[in-house]
Amino acid sequence: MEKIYRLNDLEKKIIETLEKTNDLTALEELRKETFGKKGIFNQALEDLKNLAPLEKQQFGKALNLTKEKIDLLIKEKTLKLEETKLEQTLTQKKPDWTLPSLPFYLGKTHPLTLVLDEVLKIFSEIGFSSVHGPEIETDENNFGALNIPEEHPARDMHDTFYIAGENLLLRTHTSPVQIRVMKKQSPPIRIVAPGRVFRHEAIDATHSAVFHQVEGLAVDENISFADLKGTLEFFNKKLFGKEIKSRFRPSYFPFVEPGAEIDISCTICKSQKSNCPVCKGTGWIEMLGAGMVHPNVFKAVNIDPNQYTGFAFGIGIERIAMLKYGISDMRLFYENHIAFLSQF
Ligand code: FA5
Repeated sequence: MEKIYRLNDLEKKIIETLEKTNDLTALEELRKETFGKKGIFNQALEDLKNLAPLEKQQFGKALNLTKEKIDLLIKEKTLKLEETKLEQTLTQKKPDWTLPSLPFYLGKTHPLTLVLDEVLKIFSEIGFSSVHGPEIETDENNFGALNIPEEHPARDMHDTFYIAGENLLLRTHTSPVQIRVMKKQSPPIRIVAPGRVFRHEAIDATHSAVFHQVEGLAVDENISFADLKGTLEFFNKKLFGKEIKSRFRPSYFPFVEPGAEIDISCTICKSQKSNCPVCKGTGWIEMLGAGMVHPNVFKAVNIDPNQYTGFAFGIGIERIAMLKYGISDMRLFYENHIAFLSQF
């Protein structure tokens, strides 16, 4: 108890000195005297060794509390003295307003966002509103309702992560948004649905395992393949310029009939070069998949295929950005190199 009594005296003394200390050098001296190797608290610790166990416990506890308290008081005082010093410096030394400022870098919009915004703007001009769907989808929306039943070979090309036991997966395309919209809304429908999609892919210059698509869907009475062609030709010319030609090739997607893949004339070599690395000398570049909504898809969402027809399309945003900006490797979009990103 004697020791604790002395500890109280010690604390009082240190606090008194601290109150009188008004410059940072003296404060540092006090900190050394108190907490330094040969400081007051280390000496008190030496005393601790010679005490009986019960006394040791009580004194040790009290010593720690005092140490914490003094440490906090010294830190507070240091802050206060530093603030006072800064204030004095600022009032004595006037800042030189004529000095040049530090360099100031403005961030930029990512090229994929630039292209996405442009795509949505073009479709909004012809009455397509923009909707969003979740990245974690049900097996039914991603496959079943899109006429891709279990065991259908088309699932092989869309392998993805499944959430065990829940029938949920990371969506492999934006087409499930078609199902969500048609379940909620009756025709006429005219939407575009941008978003991220996921596939088990070997990554290379033109393939990524996570990429972006924009889905399009129009459903009404008397919608024909000519409407699909007109819409996509309008889109291609708006995005790439009036001289761009579009080509429709027959293709297969289980959720459309007939289905097509749409190519545009090569923006890089203008269809002129046999050794063009982008179109590989063919003069054409694949842009998107599209087709007329399959009657089975209408049945899955309770829309009468005898009354309504519709078209749908799915655009790969990375591929468009590559064509638009003449970029030969998709991986550049994800590597976050400032030198690359600052060009847009
Ligand atoms: C689909 O995903 C269909 N859902 C598109 C569709 C919608 C067809 C509606 C008919 C009606 P596909 O797997 O071909 O189709 O992908 C569409 C586009 O996404 C491709 O043209 C391409 O631009 C892009 N794409 C596909 N795979 C990748 C990948 N691994 N990395 C980057 N872009 C890709």
